[in-house]
Amino acid sequence: MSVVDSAAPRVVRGACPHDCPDTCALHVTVQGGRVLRVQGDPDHPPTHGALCTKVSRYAERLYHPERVLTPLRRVGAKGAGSFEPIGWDEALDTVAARLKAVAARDPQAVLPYSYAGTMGLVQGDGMAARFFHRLGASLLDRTICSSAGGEALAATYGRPVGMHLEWFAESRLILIWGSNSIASNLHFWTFAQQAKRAGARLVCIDPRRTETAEKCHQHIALLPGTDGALALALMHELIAHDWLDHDYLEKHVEGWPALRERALHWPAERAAAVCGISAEEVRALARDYGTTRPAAIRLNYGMQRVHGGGNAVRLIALLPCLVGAWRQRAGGLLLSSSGWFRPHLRTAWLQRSDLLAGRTPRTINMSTLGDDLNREASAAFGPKIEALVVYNSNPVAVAPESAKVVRGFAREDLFTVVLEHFLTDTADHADIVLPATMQPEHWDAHRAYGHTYAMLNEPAVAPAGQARSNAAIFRALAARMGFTDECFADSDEAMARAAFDPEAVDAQALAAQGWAKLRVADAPFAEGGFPTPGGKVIVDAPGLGVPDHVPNYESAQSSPALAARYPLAMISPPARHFLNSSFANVASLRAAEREPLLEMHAADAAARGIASGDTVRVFNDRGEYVCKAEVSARARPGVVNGLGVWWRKQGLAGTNVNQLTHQRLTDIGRAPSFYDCLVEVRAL
Ligand SMILES: Nc1nc2c(c(=O)[nH]1)N[C@H]1C(S)=C(S)[C@@H](COP(=O)(O)OP(=O)(O)OC[C@H]3O[C@@H](n4cnc5c(=O)[nH]c(N)nc54)[C@H](O)[C@@H]3O)O[C@H]1N2
Ligand SMILES: Nc1nc2c(c(=O)[nH]1)N[C@H]1C(S)=C(S)[C@@H](COP(=O)(O)OP(=O)(O)OC[C@H]3O[C@@H](n4cnc5c(=O)[nH]c(N)nc54)[C@H](O)[C@@H]3O)O[C@H]1N2
Ligand SMILES: [Mo]
Repeated sequence: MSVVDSAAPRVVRGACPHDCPDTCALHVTVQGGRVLRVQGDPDHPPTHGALCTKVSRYAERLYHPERVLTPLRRVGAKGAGSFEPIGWDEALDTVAARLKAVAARDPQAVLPYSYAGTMGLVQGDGMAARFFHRLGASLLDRTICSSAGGEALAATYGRPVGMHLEWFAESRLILIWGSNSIASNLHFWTFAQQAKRAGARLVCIDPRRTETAEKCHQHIALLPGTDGALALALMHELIAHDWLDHDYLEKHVEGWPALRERALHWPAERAAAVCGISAEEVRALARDYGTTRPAAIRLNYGMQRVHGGGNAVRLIALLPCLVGAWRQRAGGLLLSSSGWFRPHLRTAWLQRSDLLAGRTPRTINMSTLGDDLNREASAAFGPKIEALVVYNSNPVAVAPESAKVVRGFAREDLFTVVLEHFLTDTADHADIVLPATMQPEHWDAHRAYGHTYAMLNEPAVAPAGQARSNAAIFRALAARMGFTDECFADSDEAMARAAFDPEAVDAQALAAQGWAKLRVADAPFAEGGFPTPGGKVIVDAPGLGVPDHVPNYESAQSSPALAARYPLAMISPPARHFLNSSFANVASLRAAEREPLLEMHAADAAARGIASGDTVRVFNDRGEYVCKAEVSARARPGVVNGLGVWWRKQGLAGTNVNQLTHQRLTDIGRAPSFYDCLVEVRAL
């Protein structure tokens, strides 16, 4: 990598690497080898020159005094966070020697664990995937975020595809469903506001009265995990009033009669009782949706983190097909646009699964890490996990049922390597920490899941301290392991520049301006043509049947005995100034979030003698979390909101919300059901 250092400020084009639907185009201003500012590209339509608070302060994260700048070796107990600096040679030799020893017994005893700390195609699962495929390590099922919704969309539309972000500006009705857009999808919110100014009606469907819900015309505060029931009742009303596009249903939907039959069992009153809302709210929403064009749904992943999340997404994804909303470019639904990229990514080349050379390693679900780290070898499980290599993730903070995760990470016989920027809860448990570069210091290429532009990120400055890119680290480890395959010589830049299929993505535009729009029709499903085998939307999906409402694992209705002991439903959605657990250590952003809080409705707080500012114990059979209570109109009765994800070590008793969540998986996609969780709260 060559980074020109000059006296005059210059602007380098980048892409925001974080796990967010917006994937912004960045202008990084550099002078004298330092990043002065990070701004949004005014010409990139989704970014339109604006950045969120977090990323506009990127220099604060880049030049953070606690950044890890050298390789480290643990000198204290696991979890204590005591380390001493060591050189790269010693660090890489130590890691290679341990991985070789474990792999000599069984390479599947090595588990790579990663998620979307960076969404980059190179620093994510590019060189790392090549390394672990060549080694024959366990495969990781990446389920922690979106697989319930993603697989549900694929079962319905063929792939996770949806509307273009930009056309929401022309919608007349927007349902913002399970999304706090102002916090976590800010650039969508700009288009929604344009629509609002032009007279569109905005309805927010969310148990929490978020900053987004406050700014919509209507807020429907349903109970967590009841979205499928609401969708079925909306269908019931659409059928009863004949607000259906019969032509669209006939031509482009396979299996409508079976869905119609199911929906007829869901009158508004039944759904209202399940959802904890009024039947009139259901009817009014159906009337709006059945009679307004164009009508768009911005669905987000918040609503699929419950037992029935997959079925609920399938049902909601069918709504635009009932009313023919797809006929217009400002109608339809957007949960993810990632499926538009999939055929145009050179995944086989980037990740080289052919290096498995006929081996079929077992797959470990990242969402059950707590259980799996504590499992002994068995015929069903395979070898015990002996070595763990974590990059782009902070599982000790973000994975469900933390007590078990921590117990696993504390195992003395486990060898743990963590590639990180900071000493997170996870890095504290490492045997070896390796310092990784940040986005302004390395090459990468990015797809998006909330818009349809391919992106390129150029390094703006040299790596801080001794930091190396993830790809460079895995390249060096490959050499130490004796992997001589040519693909381990590919540079970060070469991989970034060749990540997309040049037929589909304009490589010149990408190189010149840092982004290029995919060629996707404005109204892609106006005439059907879904990416399913028959081109039609699928109701009765193979192996899944006709979608239905699936109740929560934990709720007053589905588990009354448990609810008698733990009567409050807890959701733990993202905090606006953090990104999952990233940024929780950036002083100005942490100040904006104040401290770990639990929002409670006044009635629930009064019943427990709790006032705002009281220290409370939030608990269930899995553990306890101590934080401050905030009596707040953001919480509905019966539901408490524990905004996440704070680092455990920032918590009053060294835990966070995931001490309370469980490892039971969603109906589709093997994902965690973080927001399907009963608790009780007591003042301390
Ligand atoms: N600032 C910020 N931005 C982020 C993130 C962050 O942590 N902070 N996280 C990023 C990530 S990883 C992702 S996956 C994306 C999307 O992440 P999402 O989790 O979709 O993010 P939000 O839209 O903030 O939150 C979802 C909303 O769903 C609501 N909700 C919870 N349970 C239910 C339910 O059962 N039904 C309904 N209808 N609503 C429910 C919550 O109250 C919340 O307001 O956002 C990304 N953007
Ligand atoms: N209770 C509860 N738990 C949740 C959620 C929730 O809503 N509630 N949300 C869930 C969701 S949607 C998600 S996506 C997961 C997110 O889980 P993770 O993907 O683990 O996300 P982060 O917590 O942001 O941790 C990412 C880490 O990667 C590091 N990182 C960033 N870039 C790089 C890089 O280039 N190289 C290396 N080596 N490291 C890098 C960052 O410093 C950070 O510590 O959490 C889930 N957990
Ligand atoms: Mo996520």
